[in-house]
Amino acid sequence: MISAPRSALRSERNAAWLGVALGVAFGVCFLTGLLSHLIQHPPHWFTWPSRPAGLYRLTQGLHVATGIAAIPLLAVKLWTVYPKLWRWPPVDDVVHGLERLSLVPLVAGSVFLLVSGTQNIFHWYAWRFFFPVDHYAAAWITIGALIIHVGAKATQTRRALSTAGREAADAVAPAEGGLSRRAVLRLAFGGAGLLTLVTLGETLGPLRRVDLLAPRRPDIGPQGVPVNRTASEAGVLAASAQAYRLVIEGGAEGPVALSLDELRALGQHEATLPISCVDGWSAQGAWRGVRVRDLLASIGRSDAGVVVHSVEQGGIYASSSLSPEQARDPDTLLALELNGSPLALDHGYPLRLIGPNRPGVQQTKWVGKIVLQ
Ligand code: HEM
Ligand SMILES: Nc1nc2c(c(=O)[nH]1)N[C@H]1C(S)=C(S)[C@@H](COP(=O)(O)O)O[C@H]1N2
Ligand SMILES: [Mo]
Repeated sequence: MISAPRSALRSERNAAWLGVALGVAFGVCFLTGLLSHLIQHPPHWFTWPSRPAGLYRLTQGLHVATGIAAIPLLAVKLWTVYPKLWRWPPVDDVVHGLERLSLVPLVAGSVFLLVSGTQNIFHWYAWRFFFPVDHYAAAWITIGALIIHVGAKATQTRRALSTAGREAADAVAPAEGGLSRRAVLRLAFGGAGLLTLVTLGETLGPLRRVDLLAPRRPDIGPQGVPVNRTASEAGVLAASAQAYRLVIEGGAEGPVALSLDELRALGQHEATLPISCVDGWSAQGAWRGVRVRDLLASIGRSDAGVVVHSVEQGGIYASSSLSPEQARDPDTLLALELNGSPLALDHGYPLRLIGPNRPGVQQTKWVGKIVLQ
């Protein structure tokens, strides 16, 4: 069925272009989100390498940036196609009915993903659900519905994007004094570009001065690095440097407790590494401390994996794991210093984990114990 050309504002060709852009954006979000999930909850067949050092920074930065750019695209797309919701008769046949039914999870899921994702990066937990679990479930539902939708609209999209489709679309004159079809499209893509410009600076250094809407600026915070959760938010009190001990369990000769001076005596190494938060911001720091591999070698367990425990009690940040490969990376450190001075309490004083290519949640602060596997 060839439908009559619609109004210039609600053009089929615009719907097609916006659909293609949203398909790409949601595809990128799905793959990068899935990767982030695998890194944080690795099944037995999955290991995440410690190199390249900035890969997670790139994939998660892309996830959040693409998701934000999708907001105006989805808004204009829904506005463009919404009169079609009221078509009569509502369905032509059973297959068409099922395809229309799949619009419910598609629209609801898309809106939920963009809204919940945006709320999460602003730490605005307005609803009583655990964000990653519901965002993850919604991603599968939405992508499933999206695949059905793309399949159902493939022919129509191809036609609308062809030369003949462009000629048909341009034959529809805009209402007098109204926006043209191209102006609507420019508004959608211009909005996406503008939103990207004023948020991408949270991870892309050169844009930091125009980082007007993102929750973090990568150069603002103690020691020039932002803080995700402060010590007081985590319920952690300042440790006394004299009394502090790092407990190491799982060594051949039973548990060991090392003072800060004993840790320093193992040799200090400096590495320039980013904190790459799952929220999409990232910030580079010059970290100085003990190589985890030197610590392992000192107790004869060079081949071990490690679980790093914070003194923080409970919650999702209390511990993180290093595979043997990650633990052996020469830049995986238990850091004592950041940018030339001892760690600020909010950055994990007196000792924190920092390693290449790790999600921020796994850069455990206020480390009190490590357990060798
Ligand atoms: C404005 C848009 C979006 C923002 C700001 C956003 C933000 C986020 C954030 C911050 C996380 C990390 C959660 C965590 O580990 O704590 C995440 C995870 C994820 N996102 Fe999004 N997201 C958006 C849109 C989307 C879309 C459109 C999809 C899929 C089509 C998607 C799929 C996923 C998946 C699969 C995960 C992994 C969840 C897990 O670790 O269990 N996101 N997202
Ligand atoms: N113990 C503990 N470690 C933690 C956190 C925390 O809340 N508690 N936050 C994590 C998160 S989500 C990030 S992004 C980084 C941020 O480190 P920063 O606050 O020093 O920038 O620390 C990680 N390590
Ligand atoms: Mo984070």
